[in-house]
Amino acid sequence: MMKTAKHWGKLLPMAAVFTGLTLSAAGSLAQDKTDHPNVTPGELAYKGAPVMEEKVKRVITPGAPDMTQAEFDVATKLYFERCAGCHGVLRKGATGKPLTPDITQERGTEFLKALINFGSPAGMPNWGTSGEFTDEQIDIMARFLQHEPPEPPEWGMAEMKETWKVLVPVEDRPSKKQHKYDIDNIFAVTLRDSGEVALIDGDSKEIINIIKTGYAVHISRASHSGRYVYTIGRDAKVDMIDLYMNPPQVVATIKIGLEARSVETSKYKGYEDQIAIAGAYWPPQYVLMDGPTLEPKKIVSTRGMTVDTQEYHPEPRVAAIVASHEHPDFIVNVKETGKILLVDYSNLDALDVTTLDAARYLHDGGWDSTKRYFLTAANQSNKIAVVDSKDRKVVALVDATKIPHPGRGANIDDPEYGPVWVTSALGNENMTFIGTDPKRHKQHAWQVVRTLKAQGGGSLFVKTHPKSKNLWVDNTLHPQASVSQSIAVYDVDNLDAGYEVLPIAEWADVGEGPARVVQPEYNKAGDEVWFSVWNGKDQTSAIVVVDDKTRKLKKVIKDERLITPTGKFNVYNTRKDIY
Ligand code: DHE
Repeated sequence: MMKTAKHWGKLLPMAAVFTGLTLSAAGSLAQDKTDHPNVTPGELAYKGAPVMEEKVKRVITPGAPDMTQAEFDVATKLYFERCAGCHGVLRKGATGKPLTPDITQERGTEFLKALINFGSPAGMPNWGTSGEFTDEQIDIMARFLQHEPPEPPEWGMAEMKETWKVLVPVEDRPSKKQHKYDIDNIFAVTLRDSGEVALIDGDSKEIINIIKTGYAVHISRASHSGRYVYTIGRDAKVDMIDLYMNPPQVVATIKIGLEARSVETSKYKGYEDQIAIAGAYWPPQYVLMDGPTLEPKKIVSTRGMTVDTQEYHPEPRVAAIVASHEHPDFIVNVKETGKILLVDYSNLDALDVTTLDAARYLHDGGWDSTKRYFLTAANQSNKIAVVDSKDRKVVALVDATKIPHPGRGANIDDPEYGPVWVTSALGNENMTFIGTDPKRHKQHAWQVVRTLKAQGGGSLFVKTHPKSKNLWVDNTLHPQASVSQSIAVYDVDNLDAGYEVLPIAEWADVGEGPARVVQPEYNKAGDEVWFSVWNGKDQTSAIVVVDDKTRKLKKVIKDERLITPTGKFNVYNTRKDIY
């Protein structure tokens, strides 16, 4: 029998590994390559890459072709940059096919080289013919894939404690706010490629300050009181910002893994601001923390069996997390197993986790208008799972069309069908309307009551506000610039009339670059909508504020510090779950 050698590979510096994900890359892909049959360049960039900055474990596998350490390092880096977003870090398969050595060795080097070079109609990009990978890189990758996947390290309590810092102890924090700003109308804006968050005053549109955070913060969530904003970086760093301080600043920080996307805080009566949770992509786990200090209390792995085939999955990533208003529960989406966890945080020493069967691959979602039902996309199953947070069960799995992607979704009062929740889609132009009122509109509850056509596919987010009659939908990843740079808006009272298109990027006048328009977000009063005009790192980006009533431009916020703005989170709407 051949010997299996294991040792640690080289450190993979974050900046180097991350290049595949930048918008300028997505922008240039959009310009250069339109020949891939099933995946738009925007979508491809969106799949992203892990930002592993730690050592990976190299395994030389019997039966696999030889590789030097240098080749192995190159391949590991390329794999994390370009492949892991679809195939998974451990190559067990997610939206892409599994690539474990039992499969890849059977296919052999020449087959794999051809696949990487030309791609496949099933969605595998043509990395070679598109000019993305050189012949040498393709050869290295084809050999690399026949070895066991190198495994990034685990991240347990010791590692968390080592990175946990309380920068301002609770007793040294102010007891009331120290500045003139209305905390509830502050926007936490992700500055994706600079590893920062901008706090912008919604009233004056002035940048209050820019805060160093984890890398490429994915979302910000306000605590129940609104005093704290929690951010989560792709590098799994949680930063907790105290909005009472002048200027607001980070008071506690912790790294909960190597890769993450979600963070949330307790909202149930009696537990307000007390417990925080963050979910990781790697290692596949979530951690419950003390709300005011981020002290890690309990780490729970999500490894386990998949909902459908009931096979073991070693890498089920934690996607969206929301805090229940009905029970002391966090609702946790586990992507690859397709299961939704109700994590009861009332007793951390005897943690009670209820596991609900949904569908693969769970991603994002949001509340219906009553905040009883959580609707969430299982995006490769093309379904919306509906969780009744009060009775703690799944009440429906609603069929949607290709790759529903709601963000948190949008709640409107449909003139014909009553309260509905709306999602747009990545994979086609459909806006799907689902009835959400089982009491007064029973016949429509959890049914698709209406499907409208948006400008096209590549949509990421929809948004409205209870005080508004507008329903906004972006097309951030659409390959056509005129679509990705504009926004469509429907009149809720006259949905059949179609949409109006507003040229948001043109209004921003940012000069050259992809200038993709992303994520509508309302202000506290619900009379303004904010859009990010997301350009490359070295290009000008902006935030465009539109008057909701007139749909006219109100303000362009441009500042050289606003580098790659993406998500924007208004404190009031985020803490109250208004959308
Ligand atoms: Fe997101 C939400 C994961 C790419 C901007 N994104 C989410 C959530 C998850 C997720 C799990 C829900 C968090 C929650 O509610 O707790 N996003 C992922 C990915 O895995 C993916 C596809 C690839 C990656 O490597 O990250 C990805 N996301 C992107 C982007 O490229 C976007 C457009 C720009 C960026 O900043 O990275 C992006 N994601 C967002 C935003 C939200 C989000 C703005 C929150 C929307 C909201 O209104 O709630």
